[in-house]
Amino acid sequence: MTKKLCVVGLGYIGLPTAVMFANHGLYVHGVDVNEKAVELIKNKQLHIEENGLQERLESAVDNGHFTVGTTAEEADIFIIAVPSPINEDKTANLNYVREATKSIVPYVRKGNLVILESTVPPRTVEDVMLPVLKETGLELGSELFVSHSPERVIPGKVFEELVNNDRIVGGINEESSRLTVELYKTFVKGNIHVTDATTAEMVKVIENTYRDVNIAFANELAKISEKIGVNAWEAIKLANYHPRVNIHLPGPGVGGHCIAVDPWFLTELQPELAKIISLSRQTNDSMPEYTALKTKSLLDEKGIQHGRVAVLGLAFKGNIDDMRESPSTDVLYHLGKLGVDYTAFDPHIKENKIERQTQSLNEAVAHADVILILTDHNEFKELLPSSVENHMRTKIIFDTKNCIQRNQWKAAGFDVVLLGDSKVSTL
Ligand code: SAJ
Repeated sequence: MTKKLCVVGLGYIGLPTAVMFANHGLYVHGVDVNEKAVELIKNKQLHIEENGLQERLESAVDNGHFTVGTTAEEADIFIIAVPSPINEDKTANLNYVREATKSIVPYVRKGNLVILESTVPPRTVEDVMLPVLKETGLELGSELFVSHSPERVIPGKVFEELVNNDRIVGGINEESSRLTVELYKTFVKGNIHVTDATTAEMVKVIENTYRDVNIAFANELAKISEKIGVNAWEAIKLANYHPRVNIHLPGPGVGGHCIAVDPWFLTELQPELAKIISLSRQTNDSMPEYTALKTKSLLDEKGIQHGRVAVLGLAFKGNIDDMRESPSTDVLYHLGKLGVDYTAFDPHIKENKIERQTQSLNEAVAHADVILILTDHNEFKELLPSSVENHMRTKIIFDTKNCIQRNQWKAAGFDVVLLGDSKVSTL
């Protein structure tokens, strides 16, 4: 009997997941509170960008396996893939998860399975979802099955990673895990590792927390290197030749809605114990101001009054168009606070989302004293000095991603400054 799936939350994770199952024989009903998104999807149009999503959406709708609406429907299996952001005070905001769980209660029947895919603090299934699902009157673990299976795909490679990544499945009991493994075997070729729900929640959070702590270590090395006559990038590269060393890279800060978010779930749970985790978040969040101060000091060193900075890169990482939680926004804030004049440019952000942003590189570098590289887009890796030098007033380039061809810029008469390199340390 063909299974029916109800996917609640049609964003970066939910929509690709829904169409993937629909194109693998299941009947899928997608639900989202965003009526505009629902209308677009009904008409086989997209409200998010992802390689390969358009054609997969079209085939899912055309083969009659995918419907969408703003309310849930009865199904065999429910997947919840809604946002789990943090509040201003860095506490977890689980309202979306709670409301999505409540929204399916009227449609849940005996024998159903509910899977949470959202990245959440450990114990969310136990302490937030189960109390709501008890309202179905069904016996949890025998009449209603519940599990967590976190998504770890990377934007831009979602469909490839949905199939090939290993998956973690954590049920509230063994039968819940078994039923969940059975579902994902529909298309997952990676290994499926089974554990309990709380451990599965913990696994996803520590994957991202590991990266955040590692990046904070790299950022700390960058600051130390500037003081002791070392190029941190060179030192890290050489250290990583050790078979058991994998130090990440420095940068102007950590962006995105994952690495910069998930560690806070642990510091909230156990603030007294999550010391390295908390300090790492503070270190990474100190990098935008550090970058702005260093930029200002480059101007001061040259005695440049009322200097102008061409800020290149607004996306939170290279070659994507996502500005969510981007460190660049914080760098601009601190430059403004320091009274530094700037113009921002990012070829991947195709509409002006902030003031003093331009769609023209020439306009950004016009009369500029410093080019500040914040994101390692390919366009900046390939940027030639000749394309900008005649527009600039002073020839300084400050690269926070170690992505430009340094010798080319030096040969063109630029002062080349690299975050984490003492050669021209100024702080
Ligand atoms: N960054 C550094 N130095 C580094 C690596 C990254 O400063 O060495 C910065 C980036 O510039 C960016 C931020 O960190 O601003 C995050 O970039 P990322 O590529 O590490 O993370 P995401 O958010 O794009 O994706 C991560 C991935 N998780 C892991 O690598 C463990 C992805 O697999 C997850 O699916 C995603 O989080 C998620 O959804 O949780």
